[in-house]
Amino acid sequence: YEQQYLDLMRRIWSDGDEREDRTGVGTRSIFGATLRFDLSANAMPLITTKRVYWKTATREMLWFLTGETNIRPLVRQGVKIWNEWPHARYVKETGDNITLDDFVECIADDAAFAERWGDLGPVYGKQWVDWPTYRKREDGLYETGPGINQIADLVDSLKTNPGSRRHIIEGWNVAEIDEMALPPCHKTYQFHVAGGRLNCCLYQRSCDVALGLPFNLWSAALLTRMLGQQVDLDPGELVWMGGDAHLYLNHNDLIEEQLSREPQGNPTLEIVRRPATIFDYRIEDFAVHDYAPHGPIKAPVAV
Ligand code: THF
Repeated sequence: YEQQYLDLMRRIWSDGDEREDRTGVGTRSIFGATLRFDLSANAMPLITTKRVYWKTATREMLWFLTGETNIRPLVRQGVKIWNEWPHARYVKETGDNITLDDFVECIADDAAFAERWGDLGPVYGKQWVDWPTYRKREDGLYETGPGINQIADLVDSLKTNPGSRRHIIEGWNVAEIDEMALPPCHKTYQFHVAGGRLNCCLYQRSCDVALGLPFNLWSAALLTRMLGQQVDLDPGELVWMGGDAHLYLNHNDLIEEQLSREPQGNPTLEIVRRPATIFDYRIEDFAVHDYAPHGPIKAPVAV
């Protein structure tokens, strides 16, 4: 299964269109790509040609499900993957040239500082469990309504109407894109029930194939497994579709090294407990077996 990932990487590196991107780092990019992974027998699309920190990705998923958009809870668990964006905003808006490490320490130690500077705006968590609504009043003005919990509604629709073609989680709230630190990359998840199995299709508009995609694949499969457990469906297939799939030019060393390695083993995920609802999972509930990856490969994230 992992060959698909490596093939995508190889294809982008050799055929991708080289261009300047939003971050100024430069990428090679192709448009439109599909990967498919069989999740049956608890198999996971966990990349083995470098070590992937699946617990970090899992903590991020659990954080999304709380509806939280402030990085503080992540920081306090040692998860660093969202730190660059609030730091960049802080430096830009205050002119204070504090280092990333010092900034993160302030977020961890000072609740008021975190409140002011740690928020990413209405990103994934907010849209997933509290998508804002509004309605028009008699006088023509609009008032806000109760938020929509897409995740709770999805669990409900999987249970009560499995054959539905509307099992969707959407992150792309057009009206709020401007307020987000970063518009959602993994923007749409659709689920599908067939033969007692739960399938997932993730559409990702923009994909950092070297750093982000191993996380995104793990997370989509994880969410599928959690949902499947909640609604008594076995894991089916994960279909990943990418729009702009790119490699950053400064990931050159990572790419060369990773493409020289052979995949090893077939990791699986065991969920050791059955939590009462989709919102009650904890990091201790997840155990990965048969994961003996090659060593980690460090690379900078483009902000
Ligand atoms: N922006 C860019 N340029 N790339 C991304 O992958 C990305 N994301 C999220 C939002 N914007 C993005 C953030 N997710 C890492 C992993 C995921 C991220 C951001 C960074 C990362 O640095 N991973 C390293 C270290 C992991 C660790 O320290 O725990 C790795 O080696 O995997 C993709 O959705």
